[in-house]
Amino acid sequence: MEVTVKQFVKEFKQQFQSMYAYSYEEGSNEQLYNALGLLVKNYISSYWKETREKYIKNSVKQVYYFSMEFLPGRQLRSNAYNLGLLDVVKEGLSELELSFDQLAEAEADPALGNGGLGRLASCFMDSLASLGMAGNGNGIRYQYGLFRQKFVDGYQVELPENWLRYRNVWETRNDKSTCMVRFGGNVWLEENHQGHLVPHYENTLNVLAVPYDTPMVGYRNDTVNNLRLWSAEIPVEEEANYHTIEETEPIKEITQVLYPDDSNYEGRLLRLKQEYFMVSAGVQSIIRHFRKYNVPRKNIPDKVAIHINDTHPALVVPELMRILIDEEHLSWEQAWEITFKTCSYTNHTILREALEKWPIDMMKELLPRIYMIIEEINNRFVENTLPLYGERITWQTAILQNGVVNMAHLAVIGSHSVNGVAKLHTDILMNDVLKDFFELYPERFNNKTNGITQRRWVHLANPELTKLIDEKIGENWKLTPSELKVFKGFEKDKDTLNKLTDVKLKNKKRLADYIKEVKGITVDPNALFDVQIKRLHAYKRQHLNLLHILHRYLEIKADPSADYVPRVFIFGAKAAPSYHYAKQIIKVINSLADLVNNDPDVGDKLKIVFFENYGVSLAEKIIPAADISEQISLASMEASGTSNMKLMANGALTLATLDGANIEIKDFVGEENLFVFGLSSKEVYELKANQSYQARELYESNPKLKNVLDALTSGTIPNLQDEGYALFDSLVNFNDEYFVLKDFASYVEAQNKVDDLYKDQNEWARKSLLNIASSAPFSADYTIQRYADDIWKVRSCVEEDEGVHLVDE
Ligand code: OAK
Repeated sequence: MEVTVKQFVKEFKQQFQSMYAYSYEEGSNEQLYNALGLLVKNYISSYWKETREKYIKNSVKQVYYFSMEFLPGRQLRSNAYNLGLLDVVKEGLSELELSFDQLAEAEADPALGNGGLGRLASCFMDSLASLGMAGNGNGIRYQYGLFRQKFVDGYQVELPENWLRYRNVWETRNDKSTCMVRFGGNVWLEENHQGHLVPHYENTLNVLAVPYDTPMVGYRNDTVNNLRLWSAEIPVEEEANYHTIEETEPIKEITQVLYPDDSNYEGRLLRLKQEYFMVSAGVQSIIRHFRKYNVPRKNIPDKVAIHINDTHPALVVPELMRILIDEEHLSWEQAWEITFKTCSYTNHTILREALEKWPIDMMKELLPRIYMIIEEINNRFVENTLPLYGERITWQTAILQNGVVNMAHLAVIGSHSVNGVAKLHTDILMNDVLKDFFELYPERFNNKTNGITQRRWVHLANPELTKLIDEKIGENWKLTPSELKVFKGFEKDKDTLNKLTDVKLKNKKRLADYIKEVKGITVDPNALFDVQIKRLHAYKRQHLNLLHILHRYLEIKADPSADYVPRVFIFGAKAAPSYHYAKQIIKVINSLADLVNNDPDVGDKLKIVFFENYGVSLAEKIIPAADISEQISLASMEASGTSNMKLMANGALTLATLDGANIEIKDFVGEENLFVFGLSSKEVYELKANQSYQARELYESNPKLKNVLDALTSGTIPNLQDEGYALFDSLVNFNDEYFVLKDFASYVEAQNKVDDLYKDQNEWARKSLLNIASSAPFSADYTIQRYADDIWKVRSCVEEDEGVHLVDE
């Protein structure tokens, strides 16, 4: 968009004055940020309106991405950038002697998700808009986001994340589009005078769903899509029925707080309420659109695609059936045809403990009409499947099993497409986790490897690298990511490699300053920065990283002249509050950090930095400064991973097991340009099947490993209670569920290779460049294009010469 610096300066001053009734010179950082944010939102608003009108006028097919989590990150910089206004804004502010970077820090980072799944949803929103596709997000406006993590004595402590304490300039409360969501009560069916069976309800809890809309700005293509987050309120006409604050609690609590569980299912009633609340409000508002524009209901699948992001929104299936049957008076068969063609589902984990199963009694009581419909879907499924496939498959795949509603089964049965998020993960779904369904419906299964938006994770997070790439290959790669491969041509160019090393060093200096500021630890920017940033989970094996660091420490102590490349081990990870073992790992890493960072024998050879409160904004600071990307999950367990993609795109070399998308990273960049170690997924499956694994044997037969494990319990690490013993026990006495000890030797060997390569800075830079140049296939733009072509059947609504265009991959 076209705005001159002069115009911006004038409008910014006016905006500030109209909001605060004094001059911007007297404003606090928060006030200045608010004024700037609202001004940028004003610039956005006309495109937002025009985009909506264009979709309606052309009656284009729209995608609705239903997700319980979104992690958009701060939006000021990215919105200004995508609008093409960032430079103007920066220049204008500096004329006013204000710093954009400083203002931008005042924005709250909405932590409305746990990790990978929520961040993926937000990368997808960015790509949908940037590709000019009609994509809407549908989720919950949690009043409190994921807890704020603090360390006290090295232990994780959780504090509430009140991200809405100050105003949120990006959202618009949309009172015109509220919906009513019903819970509980009694329901029965009666025939009306047209002969339709219609439900009657009594004693229901009625909750008003109020939408808050946030613009999702496309990259330089005038497209602005909508992210709609729902908030629960008491219906105005029922206010008089509530006499005390306590009586209003059951309603207000529905959207109060995000469940802090990543890949873990907790069958709590409030969570089921949240899921249905979001689903019902979202589906109602879609159908209202059809009523308003009088679209024949049979055309719904041609005009709408509803995507189910993991099973959390799987109630979309019975809710859409309910509305089509009870309110639109379609027959079961008509409604089913529409529902099934409209819905698609992505699975994001194979962890058994993450697969949602709701007790039937709970579902029946909270959602009586929805339960009736689920029961009918199940009965019809069983009726059709039994004669064709027999007892075993039918009962293995049924929705209702042993007193529970199996949500993955509901999602698969109610969707025309089921996908995993990396090739290996999809294979595991087809051959193991959902193998019976693969026999029933092979045509539904497909893979969609995850992706990331380069705009946030490279262009904005790493402006120096972006400038270097622009300088060498021009700017086309920003609109056509595949052009990035042209950068490969510079792998032998000394000037480019030196500049690349300089860029990394600058980023590391910046991070070193930040580490000093927030952690008080001095680190050498020339040391190798080794990064593991992701949720804390045993399968992700932060404790394998820990054992290696401890091993290094013991070696350095034994021989202080040992030839180790100086390293800074950087962690960022939150543990679910109830996940005791994960919290014990955090404590041990923090205590080891205290030991190592203060040992004069160690000096700069080894430093450990565990950042508090890892999230999108912190990731943006860490990733551009990383040399090594730790992707060390037990093969087969990590569905895809996405930090692996972000780190690679910023020139980190990957140290990886052959798990999730690491395999595809290896295939694109070439095995010689990353460090692979550990068991393959096939070997993991075999070891599990033949039950031959004896962790204690490894402990007893490998003296180095024994030394390390013994150090967990010998008092070497200060200030531990029983955490060292807990780790030791899980690894040695309880047979090491995630094969940490089995992979230890090959991990250490790979780490030594990392050191050797780092000594040759030129060769390191060359491999780093090849990683950057091979990262384009992991652009979420391509991922979204594949969802659009294969699953949603939607197309771009912008002219071919506008915005992002994906010529090839
Ligand atoms: C969270 C809650 C329940 C189920 C899955 C998750 C989740 O975040 N899974 C993660 O999704 C990412 C996006 O697809 C993947 O990259 C991660 O591998 C996966 O763990």
